[in-house]
Amino acid sequence: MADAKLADWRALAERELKASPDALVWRTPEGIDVRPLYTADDLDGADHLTTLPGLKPFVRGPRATMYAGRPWTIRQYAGFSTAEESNAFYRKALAAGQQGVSVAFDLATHRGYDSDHPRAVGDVGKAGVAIDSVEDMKVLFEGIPLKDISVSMTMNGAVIPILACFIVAGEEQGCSSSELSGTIQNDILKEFMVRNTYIYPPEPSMRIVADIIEYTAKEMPKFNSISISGYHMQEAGATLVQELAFTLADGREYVRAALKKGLDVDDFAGRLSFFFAIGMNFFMEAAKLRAARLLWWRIMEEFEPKKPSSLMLRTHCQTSGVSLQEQDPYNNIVRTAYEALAAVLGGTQSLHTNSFDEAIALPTEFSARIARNTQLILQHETGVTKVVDPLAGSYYVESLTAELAEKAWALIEDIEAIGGMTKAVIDGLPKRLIETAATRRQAAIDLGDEVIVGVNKYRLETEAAIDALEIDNAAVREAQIRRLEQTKRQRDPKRVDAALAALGKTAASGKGNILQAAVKAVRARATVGEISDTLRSAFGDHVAVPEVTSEVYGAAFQNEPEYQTLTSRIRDVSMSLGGQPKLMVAKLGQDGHDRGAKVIASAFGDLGFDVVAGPLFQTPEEAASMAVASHVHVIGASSLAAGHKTLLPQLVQALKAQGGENIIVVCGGVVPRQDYQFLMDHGVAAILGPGTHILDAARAVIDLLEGRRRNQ
Ligand code: MLC
Ligand code: 5AD
Repeated sequence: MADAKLADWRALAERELKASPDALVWRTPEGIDVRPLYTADDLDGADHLTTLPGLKPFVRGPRATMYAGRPWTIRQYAGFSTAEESNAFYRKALAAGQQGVSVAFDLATHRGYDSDHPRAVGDVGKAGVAIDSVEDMKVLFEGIPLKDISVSMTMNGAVIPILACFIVAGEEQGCSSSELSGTIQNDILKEFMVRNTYIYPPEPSMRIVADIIEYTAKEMPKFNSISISGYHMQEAGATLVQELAFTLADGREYVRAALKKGLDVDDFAGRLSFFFAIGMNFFMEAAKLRAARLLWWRIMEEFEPKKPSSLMLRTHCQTSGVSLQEQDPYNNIVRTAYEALAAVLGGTQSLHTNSFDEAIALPTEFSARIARNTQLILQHETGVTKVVDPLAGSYYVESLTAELAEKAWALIEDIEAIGGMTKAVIDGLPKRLIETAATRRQAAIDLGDEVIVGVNKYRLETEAAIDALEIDNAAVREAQIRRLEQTKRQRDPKRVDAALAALGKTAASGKGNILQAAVKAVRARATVGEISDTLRSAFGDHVAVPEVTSEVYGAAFQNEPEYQTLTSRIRDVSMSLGGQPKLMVAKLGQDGHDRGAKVIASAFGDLGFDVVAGPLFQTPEEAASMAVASHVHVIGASSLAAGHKTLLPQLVQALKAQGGENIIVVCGGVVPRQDYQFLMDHGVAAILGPGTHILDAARAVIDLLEGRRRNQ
């Protein structure tokens, strides 16, 4: 663009604004300065512009015809309660237009516990379906022909027994391993960073990943061995640059682990797949997928594969859970639709659209239908499938694609300098960066710099209640235990013991393939818990030490009068208590969603609380004894996996039993309003649901502390 013309535009813009157009620059959390105008000049750095879809470097899509040839797969993630109930849900969804299955397991299964394990009491069947053995897995897929329907399983911790159960369930349905199609998540590195359903330490966990890649490369040519996931990073608060960089760096690490097993890169690279979140920054999300394909091609070129498919990034996307709100929840339908469109314009291969009741509970049949129809309408009514990569050539989107790629590449190089992602994860750098970004974002929302309609602006006076799915956890657990006992009664114990012993030997010796040994154990009816325990004996448990960031929230708020009033109230409370008010942030049961807990710990620390960050996965008794021993005044339990009605009353009881009855219990997270009274009746002093401003939460806690002082 001629400079003279641009100068004309600037002059005109300045007249319109009565200020410099530079004032309109929007600095995104990625540190990208988005300007109000993009022109052909902004395409200078983008050397991918003349490339075509299906061809290197795949910016414009992994297939030549993309959705014009075949639309993306509508693959809704679901699972709850028992295998029977989830099976019925899948069958109905498939009949109503869903195209692939995606299994959500409960958190007990994720962490390798059978439903009868004492640590699993609050979580069985709650956030997903409970699977204890191949008998459950067979029920899960009854009437769903595994020869024809591709199945994604989101499993990372207990990935060995679950994939083995799937393989054996297929066999017993008459579908050989070579005919099974689908994807196993099998992405452990991001679990250590954000999702937290790990079991073993990083190094043996990496061996498990490599063994699965090896086994599937040999036995399951139609199966994607891994779904390298950035989704959970964005959910935990990562910027899009962090999401891109850490995900691709994880991918590179998995390729190296597989090569170390002696595999040829072309034997497995074509079956590596990816998974990204799609949040509300519409154009940047579409650009992110284009940049991801570009960077993956660049990374894979280094390994010199011969097949083009080894260079190609194929991905699933899910709309963002964290962008959805409890307040005015029908707004979430609109948010999800925009996010879905961004995923599609970015060229995703498969998509999950969230349900509008996300911030309240698992989807009901109604909310799941709307979510599925959001995609069906895109595919059938809007015409978006007719043209490949329709955003190509947009000055803005192309420039964003190049800038995201450049910024992510720099971060990928930083990870390389540390020695790759396994080392970076052990060192904790990515986790720290993500947690800092999460706290910064929360501060931006609480300050109102980032607007969320119906939450920090245009909030309704009164909210109408909506139906929420409720699962009778005790009944599910009983049903699971019955089938578990029956399976154990009917099997040959000698055969089980021998298979588990062989599995243990394979794990401990470092020789042979762990999945292959586990398939034999599953055929003998060894359970998910037994197989996980056998591997636990060989590998040990991973125990994370919680770290809390500081001075991010406080720095953003320090000049706000409201913040200053609170800090001075906390100083007064400290005087009367004879020391800072002490808060323990607790995570109970197998729920590892800790973004909220971390942000609270960080912000309350800045406000002047003495914060004890409880470790993940505590039983209520363990949390109570830690609270009593640490002399805390308040426990803030964060519950995002629906275990609150079981675990919170148990916590209150345990505190009483251990002499901690004066400790105030408050609860935050995903708690449906219809459960508030139940929790209050069971000794919870306050419930701080989704969308609560952190300063309001702090005020509520201080009120409670002052009230308690007055009453004593
Ligand atoms: C596609 N195909 C075409 C085509 N487009 N053929 C001709 N012309 C075209 N235009 C072919 C493909 O090559 C492929 O065949 C087949 O059609 C299917 O297409 P696909 O693109 O491979 O789609 P799909 O099978 O759906 O696989 C998508 C995927 C996969 C590669 C991304 O990994 C996947 O399904 N992932 C889903 C992961 C998931 O659901 N995760 C949920 C996480 S929830 P062929 O023969 O080449 O295979 C979560 C939340 C939590 O994690 O935390 O709990
Ligand atoms: N069923 C349906 N969706 C689920 N999600 C998580 N568990 C389930 C389930 N059992 C979705 C939510 C969540 C994201 C990680 O996946 O949208 O935010």
